[in-house]
Amino acid sequence: MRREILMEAILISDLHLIDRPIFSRKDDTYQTQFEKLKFIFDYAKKNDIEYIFQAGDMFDKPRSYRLLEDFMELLSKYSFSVYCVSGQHDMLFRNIKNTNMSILNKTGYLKILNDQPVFIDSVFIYGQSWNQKDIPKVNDKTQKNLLVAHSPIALEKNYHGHNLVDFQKLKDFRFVLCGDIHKEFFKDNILNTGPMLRKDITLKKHNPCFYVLDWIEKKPNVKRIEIPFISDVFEEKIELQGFDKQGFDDFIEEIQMKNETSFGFYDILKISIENEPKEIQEIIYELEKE
Ligand SMILES: [Mn+2]
Repeated sequence: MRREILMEAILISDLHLIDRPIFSRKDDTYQTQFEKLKFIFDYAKKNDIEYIFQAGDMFDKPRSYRLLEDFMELLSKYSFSVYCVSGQHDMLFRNIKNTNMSILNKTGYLKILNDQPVFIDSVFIYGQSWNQKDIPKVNDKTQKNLLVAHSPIALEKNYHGHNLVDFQKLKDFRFVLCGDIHKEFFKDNILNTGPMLRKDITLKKHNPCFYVLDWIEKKPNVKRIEIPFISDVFEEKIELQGFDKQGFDDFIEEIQMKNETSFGFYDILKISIENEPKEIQEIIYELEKE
């Protein structure tokens, strides 16, 4: 008997498409990321997969003309639909207005999911972008509900002050694709593929991948597909210096998450580092601007 697939989609978490060289990597990273995208998109084409769901931080920085144009050109060669949410890296001041992602949305290259579900092939698909505080409320728990979220969903705390999302709160969803925490995991139908691009040495052991979701009758099934990658892409010298870039990024994200008040991001950053020596403060400001 032919099994009936209700919905088939490619699932991927943070892409972090980047428009600047990464000095700790030996490759032409700009080129490499497009090779990875082509691998994913060709897989979709070859297997007649109509949907790609992406869990935010599609871009490493909210604006970049070169990258935006090249990405649009690549997308225009394929016929699948891209559904996504926005991560903090896609936004300017907690908003997607005037960003790459907003332009892609307005030109129809992708659709941004929100708390009002999109109905595709008998599945209700909800989205939670990073600036959306609450987990979307499910209309009908008996339906096949899928959530795409850019939110700190993880098995364990990744840094001090990590505001872990309780898995119980996600129980109305039959499947959750999440991004934000740069770590692959798959537990209780909650999936994070980890980032497509390894931006720094802390991700040395991460093997970039995506998952394919087959929603057959009642059960969502997934299979993991590894994206070809260069195993020794990082410069050894930089590895020895041991700058904790992930720690720094987590620190910045932690401050951004606290930014729920009328204070601006820079006010909170200023208060947070005011006891550090002047030189350190300057380095932090420079790194954040980057
Ligand atoms: Mn990210």
